[in-house]
Amino acid sequence: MERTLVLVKPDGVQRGLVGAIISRLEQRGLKLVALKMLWLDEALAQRLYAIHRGKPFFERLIKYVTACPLVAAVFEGEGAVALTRQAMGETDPARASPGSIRGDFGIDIGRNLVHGSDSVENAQPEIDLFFTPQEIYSYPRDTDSWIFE
Ligand code: DAT
Ligand code: MG
Repeated sequence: MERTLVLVKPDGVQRGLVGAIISRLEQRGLKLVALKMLWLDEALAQRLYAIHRGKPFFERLIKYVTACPLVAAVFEGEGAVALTRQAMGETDPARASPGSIRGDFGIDIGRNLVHGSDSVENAQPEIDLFFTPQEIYSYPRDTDSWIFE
């Protein structure tokens, strides 16, 4: 089953939006299979955003995501990666659709509240940065037959 990494970034924690953001994904029908709070160190932040190293915003991005604790989650479900990206909205909240997390809660690209893996291939390596296999739960969910026909 497809899994994706979701981070409620430090601005989401500071603004008291952890519940609202996690809730959007739960309400859509995605299954929460792992959850923790942690304070990213510089090394982990750089690994998560390695692809952006050298870009003009890189240093600010690292400072932002290491500024205070964040909340990491793994959501599971058919199409979880794309569904989560859709729920997040565009990278720049100013351009994100109303109804999306970034479109409803954000304004600035440097404070865009949430991270979600951008592809199925990238999801598992990103999950591995944050969670051991023992921290990710497989469990039956009784509502599945009311979410999937
Ligand atoms: P996403 O988080 O939608 O996957 P991304 O991977 O392209 O976006 O960029 C990672 C983060 O870097 C993004 O959430 C916010 C920041 N960022 C991206 N482009 C930026 C820019 N042009 N100016 C400032 N910050 C930027
Ligand atoms: Mg990205």
